[in-house]
Amino acid sequence: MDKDIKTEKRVRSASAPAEFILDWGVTQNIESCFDRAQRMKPCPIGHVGACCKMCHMGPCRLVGKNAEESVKGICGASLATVTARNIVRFASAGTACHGDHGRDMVFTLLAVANGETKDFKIKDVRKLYKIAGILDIEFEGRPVNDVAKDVAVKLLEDFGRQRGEVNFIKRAPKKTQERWRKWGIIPRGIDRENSESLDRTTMGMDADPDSLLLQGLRNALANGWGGSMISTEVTDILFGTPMPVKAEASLGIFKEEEVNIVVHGHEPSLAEMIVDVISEPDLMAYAKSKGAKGINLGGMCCTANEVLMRHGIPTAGGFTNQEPAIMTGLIDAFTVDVQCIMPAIVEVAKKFHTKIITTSEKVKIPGALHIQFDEHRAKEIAREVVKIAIDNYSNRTKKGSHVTEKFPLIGGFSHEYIEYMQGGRWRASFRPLNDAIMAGRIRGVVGLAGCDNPRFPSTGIHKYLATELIKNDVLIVSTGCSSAACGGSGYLTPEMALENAGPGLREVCEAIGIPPILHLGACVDNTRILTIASAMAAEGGLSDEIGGMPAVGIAPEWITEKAISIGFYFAASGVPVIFGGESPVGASKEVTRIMTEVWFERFKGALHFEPDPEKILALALDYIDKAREALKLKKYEPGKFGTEKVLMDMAARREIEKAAKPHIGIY
Ligand code: NFS
Repeated sequence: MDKDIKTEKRVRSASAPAEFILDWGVTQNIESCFDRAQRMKPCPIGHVGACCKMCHMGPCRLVGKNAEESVKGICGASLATVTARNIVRFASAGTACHGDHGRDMVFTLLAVANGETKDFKIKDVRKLYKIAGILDIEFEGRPVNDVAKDVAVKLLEDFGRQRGEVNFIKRAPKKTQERWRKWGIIPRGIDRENSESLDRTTMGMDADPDSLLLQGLRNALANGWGGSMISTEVTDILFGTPMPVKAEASLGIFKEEEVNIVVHGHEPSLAEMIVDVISEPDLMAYAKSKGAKGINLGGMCCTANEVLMRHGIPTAGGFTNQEPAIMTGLIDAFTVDVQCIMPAIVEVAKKFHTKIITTSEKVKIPGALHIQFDEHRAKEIAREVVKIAIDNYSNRTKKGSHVTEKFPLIGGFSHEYIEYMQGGRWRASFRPLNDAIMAGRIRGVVGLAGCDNPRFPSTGIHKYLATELIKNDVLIVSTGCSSAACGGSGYLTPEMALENAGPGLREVCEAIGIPPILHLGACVDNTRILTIASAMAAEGGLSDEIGGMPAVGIAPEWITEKAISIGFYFAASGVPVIFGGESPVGASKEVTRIMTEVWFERFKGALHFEPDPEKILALALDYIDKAREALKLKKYEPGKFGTEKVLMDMAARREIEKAAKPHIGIY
């Protein structure tokens, strides 16, 4: 460990429990990503997109005076070409991650439909029928498994299709689709777009930055309206569509007297099985026989979001909490599946008794125990993992740094529930939300998303933006590690609205009984924002396409290629997006211009990079206000609302429900 790390006091995390533990880690010489971030400064050339390493004549560094005009790579590639190629590869890799995740979920659905796995079943038949309907698959009067098989097979076609269009493209508003058709960016197949992006960005291929970036958008749409959307819908079918649920967030969720297991990663299949088996009497008795009072499950990153949304399993936090979680010394098994797994956790775990268990053939880490997940014997594997954790409980010897502070939260806001909460079973719609925006009660909507980053006081920018936006009557929908950041700060509660929201937003939240920040799920569940925006466009009164809505996406602490893919698909879908930190395309004014001005002209979306949190806020509010103006909506003035339909409160909704006999589910 560097000397300066031990002596220098600096804020690593904006989360008090994480900071407390990290401070303790420093005294014990336990290194974390925060220390490595301090030591490893980003390469100033690659950081802004000016390094081309697509062939072995280079890497070429396109730097110097007037680099944009006068410096070329050995092949003659301009700075704009190189920068565009680099960012397109980011978007493509991100699409590959979410695509593979979606594919695995579909394979599980197919295994269930074929009767090959007894441990999974279709929990939400209604959602299956909804998706079957969208895919033009007949479902009435047919056995559920037959419908599920047809749905799985049709969704699998989205990955390997060579010509045509990804299935869910048709869910977008007509006008949004027309823009995509005009600019030739409708994705054909998920794998095809990934393959073409790799092809087009190699040395000697596409050199036109605009053309490259259009392919980047097409590739990213294959994520938003393809891989990620498939993942969200199939996960709902298999494990249930989320509804509001109480949970807790913080590194303080671990229990000293119980066996603690963490599920970390993104694909929830194994985690769901662990949720199922931890309450089995045999395993409980086994834990007690080893001196533990029970078995405690906690989540991390997006696997946490998946099991929190459906079961209220507490979250230990987002990306930067994985090392401090182990430093508590309380974790007996730390199980990981795919994505956002720092290999560093193995090193931290060596200082404690914690067992790191990798479970996907796609993610193996030297020094970790590997137990291959197999959906055909899912529960058996889940039991094996839990047993390892129980056996390891008595090995807890070295004390870590404990915290006990935790925050309650409400999560579980799916598209279906948001629709339901605005009118109950009989009048479910997006009308009240549209009306509240039209009247200026709600100024606009922000999707607050993405990672937490060790290069800033981690989670701090999420917290700043969350409080400022709701103060400005902006309703927030959050996903991914942003939800963990908000949850771990106590922001995902209805009380947050009472105490901190502007007067209009507060009134809406009070009437419906919701927090001002709605936890929509994992990062793949950003697609819930796409379908919600499409439903709002169809509802009328605002924009008739996704573009032009008073809505903005923000990923203030983004890290991953997945985040870039998400930023690209939101921009293409018509949402202006603002990312924090230095721009990865900052080297090229031309690429920056295309991604902001040109994309806005064509799609009403954009992707900005802005390191200053105050400027992120100002830019977001400016986009929202300009969209309101263009839609000729009432000018937003705090505390002054126009007239609109009265929002239904809980009592009114119950009255309606009492009067009629329900014959359908709740959404
Ligand atoms: Ni999203 Fe989820 Fe978190 Fe970032 Fe990683 S966990 S998919 S990529 S770090 S938000």
